[in-house]
Amino acid sequence: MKERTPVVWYGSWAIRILALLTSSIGVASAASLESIRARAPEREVIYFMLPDRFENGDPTNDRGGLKGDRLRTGFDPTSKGFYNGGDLKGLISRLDYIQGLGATAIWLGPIYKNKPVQGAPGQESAGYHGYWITDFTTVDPHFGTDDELRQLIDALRARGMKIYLDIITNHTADVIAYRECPTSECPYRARADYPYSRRGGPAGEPINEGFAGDGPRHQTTENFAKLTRADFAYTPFVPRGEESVKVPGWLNDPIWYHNRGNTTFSGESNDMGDFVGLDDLMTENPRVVQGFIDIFGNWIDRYGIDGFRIDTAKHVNDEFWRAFTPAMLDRAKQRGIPNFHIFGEVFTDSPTDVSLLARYTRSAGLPTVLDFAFAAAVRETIAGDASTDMLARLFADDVLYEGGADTALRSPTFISNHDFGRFSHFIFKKRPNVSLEEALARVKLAHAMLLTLRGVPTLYSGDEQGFVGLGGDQSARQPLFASRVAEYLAQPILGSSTTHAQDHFNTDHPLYTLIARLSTLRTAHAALHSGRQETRRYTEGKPGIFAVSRFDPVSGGEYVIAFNTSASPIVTQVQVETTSLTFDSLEGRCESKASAPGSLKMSLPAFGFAVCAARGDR
Ligand SMILES: [Ca+2]
Ligand SMILES: [Ca+2]
Ligand SMILES: [Ca+2]
Repeated sequence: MKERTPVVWYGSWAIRILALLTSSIGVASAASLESIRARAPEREVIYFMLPDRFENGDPTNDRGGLKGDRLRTGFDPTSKGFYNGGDLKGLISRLDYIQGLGATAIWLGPIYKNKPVQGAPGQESAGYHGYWITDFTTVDPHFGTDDELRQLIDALRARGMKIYLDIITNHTADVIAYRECPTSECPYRARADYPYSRRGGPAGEPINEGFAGDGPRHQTTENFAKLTRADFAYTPFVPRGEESVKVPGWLNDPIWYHNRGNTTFSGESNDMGDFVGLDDLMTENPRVVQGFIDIFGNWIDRYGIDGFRIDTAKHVNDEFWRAFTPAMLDRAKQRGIPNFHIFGEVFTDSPTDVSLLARYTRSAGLPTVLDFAFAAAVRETIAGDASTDMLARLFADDVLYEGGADTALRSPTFISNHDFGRFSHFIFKKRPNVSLEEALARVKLAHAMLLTLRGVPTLYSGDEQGFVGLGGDQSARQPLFASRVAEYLAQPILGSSTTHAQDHFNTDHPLYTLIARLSTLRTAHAALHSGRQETRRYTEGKPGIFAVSRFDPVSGGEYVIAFNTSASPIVTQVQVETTSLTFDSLEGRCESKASAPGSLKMSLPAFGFAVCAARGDR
């Protein structure tokens, strides 16, 4: 196990001297906390994990303090859809491993108390992923205690690392049911067909007199005071025994929910439908907005965390975000956190649909969103055969974001995630006959793009150990500790002859060492985390070269970064600044001199990449 010297966060001599002069450890760590918080979001490398699937440090909490079989406790280490045993104590014990990867921040999957098990009989699964919250104010006992979260944060601070919490305001667990469909799915009932003013359709009994609807112009306390009946579309009720399961207590009343049945993921149901039964909150109501400002503001106050990843941001109305986001940034500022980071989940699998992502930075005012278009473009160009002009188009569209390229610089990029699957899985899906060696080369190239191009690299736990998986969701959530899930045990692992029967905290794995090297390079060079990026060369019609220059934000020094997405070597010229005449190789092979002012020869092996820094200007 390697221990890396935390040069970056102790980089200021002033802080180091202050630490030496101060006999009290408390004051010294306060100084370094300030230096952690002074870092802009684009300087981080994020490591994302679901706590249930990382490390099991305490077998006594595996059942979350509950008794009975897996349908009561949610625990079944042989099933990919149940709690497998990971927890905060395990995470604390593996921080060397995460920091050794060069990560400077963790995005912790949701840690709030969940409904342990839900789903129709025979289709049950557990809240191991954390997205089925009942109590928004406390840590789920399967993961540990509030005190252990505090210990985790203290341990991260001691290493100079940040923590981002995963939050949800779109829905709670599935508790509310509808009388009309007790055993079946409840289809979406639109506002036109089931207006708020009548019970069960236009011909029904008049209700909610004077309520003007949920539109942006009507989102006032006075108007929503007239919404007193929740049975306009369905007849919602809370099943016996669950009347007070939600915390804070106001969440138990169906009046705060949309109650219109399941979303079809289009039209108005995108915002107002239940996600497969998950109780969809009426986020248009100012009471609900204030409720969530209080809930998540309290997590900032209590723990002084560094940011939020917002789940299902795409399914909440713009006005909610326009109130919630500034309130969270203000709360953080008051708590002494000037660089609080907020990134929303707006799902798309299209590499060219930057307009959708950008819309949420404009109409909803989200500071940044997860860069799903980047993930799709890297998938199409490296797992698939798309030409690299797709990447040029992606970055050209950065101007669409509110704040333009600066917003793109702070937006988390990724190539794998827990919902749609791991990058390596897409290689095998698109290339069923690919060799393991070529698959590994392609995964390395994708990580090289992730760690050197604009945006905040977000690593998905297990990628660094060569995990593959059979698809998205449960099939992409293999634990790093030894698994007993048959599907996982049958899977190949890239770059290793091991199986999921053993744990995977191998700091010598070829992907771990590559990521560690590139993360360290990125953190050490301002151009690679904070520098403007300019596309220099791409290939049309087939795989080939993609090259950019990035520039040191202070000196203007140029860094040329080039990738070869093709299976053949490439020798080509790349345009550079006319003042960039001599180069150092930081990664891969670089010519030491420009061929002529304004042109650098690049030689890249199949699936190769290089980072070349112009000398003198740096
Ligand atoms: Ca455990
Ligand atoms: Ca919603
Ligand atoms: Ca429900």
